[in-house]
Amino acid sequence: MFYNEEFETLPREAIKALQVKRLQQVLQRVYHTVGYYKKAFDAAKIQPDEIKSLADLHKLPFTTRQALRDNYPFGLFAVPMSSIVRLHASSGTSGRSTVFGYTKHDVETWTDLMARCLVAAGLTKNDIIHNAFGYGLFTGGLGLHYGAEKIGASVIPMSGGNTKRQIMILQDFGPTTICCTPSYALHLAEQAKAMGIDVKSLKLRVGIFGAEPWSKAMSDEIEKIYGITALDIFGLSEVMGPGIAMECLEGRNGMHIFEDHFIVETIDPQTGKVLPEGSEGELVFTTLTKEAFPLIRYRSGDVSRLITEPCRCGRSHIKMERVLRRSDDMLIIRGVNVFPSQIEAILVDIEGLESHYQLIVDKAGALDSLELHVEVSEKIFSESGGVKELQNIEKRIVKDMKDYLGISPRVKLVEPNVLQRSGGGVGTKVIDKRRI
Ligand code: DLL
Repeated sequence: MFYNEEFETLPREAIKALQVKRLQQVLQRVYHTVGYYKKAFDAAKIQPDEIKSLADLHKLPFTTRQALRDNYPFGLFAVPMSSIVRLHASSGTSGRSTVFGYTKHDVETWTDLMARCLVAAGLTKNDIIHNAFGYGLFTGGLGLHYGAEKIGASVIPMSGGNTKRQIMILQDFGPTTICCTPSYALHLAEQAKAMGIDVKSLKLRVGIFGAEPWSKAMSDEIEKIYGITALDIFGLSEVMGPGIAMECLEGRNGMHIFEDHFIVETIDPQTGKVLPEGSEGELVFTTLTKEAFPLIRYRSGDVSRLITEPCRCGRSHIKMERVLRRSDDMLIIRGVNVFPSQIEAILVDIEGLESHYQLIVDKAGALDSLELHVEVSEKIFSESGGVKELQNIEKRIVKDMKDYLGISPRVKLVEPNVLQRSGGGVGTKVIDKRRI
């Protein structure tokens, strides 16, 4: 089943021709409307009209998270604010978020791509979709929601949290589909079991899971526990949100990247060199149709591999394997993207702390758990009244982490020089014990 058969099954040559045409248009547009791109292209001594084929793409400079940060909040927008109808945001690398804007047309494009994803999962207007992706600045909730309405399905805008209520609604409303992070799906099943409910007895047929890394083994486990088909959906807010790539029901090996809207390249994260299709490397995306926030050669930080073999579903678009790992130090904790530098930015502002900390990420049941060990200054430890002071610092860290990052760690304050320092690299600051 297709949502837009013509574009989803375009012959490869036609896709490439369309990509070149759209690429040339978007390059002209960003060069003339976004100061950052004009500067970046001029510095690289490349002009938009010199890009004549896809093979020329590598001549253009990469866009990185740093560029997003330097142009915070709206500096990379290619349209005036009066044309923006929606803003989303996700965490940046330091204290500030990264902001994404959408024109009316962008929302329509995104909605169409999400509709493609849902149809690729075998859904129709007869389905009831329980959408437990978070609604709000995060793109998951609204992205899925618009796509679900577009295909005429009935959508339950559940959002995250309220697990017991979710279970009640899953029982009473009888949704055929669930959308959420894979770890939340396992958590829901655990909680349901504790309430004496077997999730196999629900009407669910399909699950659409993403927003965090998960393995084939985890997918098999979800399928077994729920008795459903578990499909992978990929996206990042910078490039659009969910709906950049989707696993189809027929193929079951990787996610189709919608190449009429995005060009994907694989690069060596160390050298930036473009790798042959099929090599493992960092995915780099160029948006072809976005109006408000076009991105040229955006380094996603996600390491995967492209699959070029034709898919039995009939879609001609290239596929990506499951995300294997990150090429940077970004962590995804309960679906929230977190950089160690953001934690540092919070700790630096709190008096009485040393700059050394250790973050221990683990699983508590199906969900991620987080422990933060921070060294406190000698003075606070030795002062009278220090205990009260320590309690205040602990409370402040917990509050600031919740307020700024949306995560709640257990905090342990330790004496100076207790935490391991070997080389001071990030590896010693973050211990990720999760096995996915
Ligand atoms: O997570 C968008 C999304 C929402 C995707 C709902 C799928 C479903 P961000 O918050 O910007 O956007 O986080 C993007 O999450 O760079 C990946 O590292 C990771 N990620 C997203 N989907 C997957 C997936 C949304 N299917 C970052 N598998 C990306 C593994 C994923 N990692």
